[in-house]
Amino acid sequence: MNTQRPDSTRRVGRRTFLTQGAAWGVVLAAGAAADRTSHEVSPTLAPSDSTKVLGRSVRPYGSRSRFETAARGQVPSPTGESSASLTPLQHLYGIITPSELHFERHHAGVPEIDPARHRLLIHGLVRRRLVLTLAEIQRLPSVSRVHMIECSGNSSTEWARPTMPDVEGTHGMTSCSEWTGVLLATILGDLGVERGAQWVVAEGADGAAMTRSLPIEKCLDDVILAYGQNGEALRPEQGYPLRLMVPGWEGSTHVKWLRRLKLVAEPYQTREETSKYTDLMSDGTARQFTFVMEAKSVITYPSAGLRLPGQGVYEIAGLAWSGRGYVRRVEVSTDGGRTWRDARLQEPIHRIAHTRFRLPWTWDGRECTLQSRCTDDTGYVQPSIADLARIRGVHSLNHLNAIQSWKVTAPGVVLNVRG
Ligand SMILES: Nc1nc2c(c(=O)[nH]1)N[C@H]1C(S)=C(S)[C@@H](COP(=O)(O)O)O[C@H]1N2
Ligand SMILES: [Mo]
Repeated sequence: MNTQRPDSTRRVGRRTFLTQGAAWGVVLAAGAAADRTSHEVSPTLAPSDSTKVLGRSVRPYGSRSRFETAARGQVPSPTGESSASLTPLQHLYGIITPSELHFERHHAGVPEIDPARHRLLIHGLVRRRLVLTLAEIQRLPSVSRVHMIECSGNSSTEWARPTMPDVEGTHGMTSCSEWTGVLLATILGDLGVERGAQWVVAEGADGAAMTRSLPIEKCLDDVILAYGQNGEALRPEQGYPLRLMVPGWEGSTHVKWLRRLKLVAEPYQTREETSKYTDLMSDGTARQFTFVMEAKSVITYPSAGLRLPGQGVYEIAGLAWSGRGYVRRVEVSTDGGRTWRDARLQEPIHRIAHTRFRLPWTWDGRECTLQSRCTDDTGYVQPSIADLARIRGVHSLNHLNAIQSWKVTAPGVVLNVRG
């Protein structure tokens, strides 16, 4: 066990190593981790002895084992066209979200776009307007970077009271991929940005023609015109053949199926930046252009909806991220916030990306409340829901980044509770 999981024993003394080794041995003997797996398939589907049967041959495009059934949860919607689905964070390992399980948010469904006919128009306050084909974009110097995307509506059901039965429901609108594409700065630098160009209006080629205005400074910094996701072309759901990746900013700014960028003097005040994606405060005013997704974390195991098979040793694991930079620290409490311990962060830690944290834990079988708290490299500490609500009220909908509490009950059932 220890040799398979070097990261859980690294940098600890020999004594701790031996103690932990012995403790984990109990888990192995009991075979008690069965509850974590996502499948319930009859063993009769597979040969009882795989060494006695010739295995199947190669296939040109892979797929997962038929015993694996983790799937995106659907968010109920009155019209199928304005739809969303959730990443099942409770079933994922590491930091990369498989492309098949990346959460989705579409305002007018997933359009089908022929990459050979797709064009990107860049115009407005630039010295030279430009129409680019995908092939032309792919000839330019490129970058590959690991970044998360979080919808600003992630956790929005949890403002007034805990509602969702699992972590997919409370936090499933965040996903993390390796994105490949061209820095927008590379293209804009070449075209020549005219004085007075303060904003860039980005427009998608879907039925919603989703449109957002972005400050020029961000576009000249780290925004990527992405055509690759986890080593292959973007998935249609993620904006094939071209999307904006706007590191750390709310999901709605990452315009998918991107067809137009216009450099302008003022933001366009589109529907998505006036009626939608604003934050209603308790005095009745609304905050606008709240782009950054602040530091946030959540324990994915154990989390609500799962059941611990009995007292003993477990590894608490979860994800942390910050739209402002690197995750520096994640603390875990197993006593409802009275005491905190530092979790181990999985390396390498990427900027503006899911960061996996882990902490060994012995459950004594009694009721307790688990929480995680993230600090980013600006020094910002993830707030409690009470502290957040004091400033924001509880009618904001968007941008809830508070500490999540999971209650482990004596029978081992885990519940979504208020800490
Ligand atoms: N063209 C277009 N871009 C879009 C959207 C859309 O409906 N149309 N949805 C936005 C929203 S609200 C979010 S949260 C992200 C979701 O990206 P994903 O579906 O790849 O997870 O895409 C954004 N980009
Ligand atoms: Mo979103």
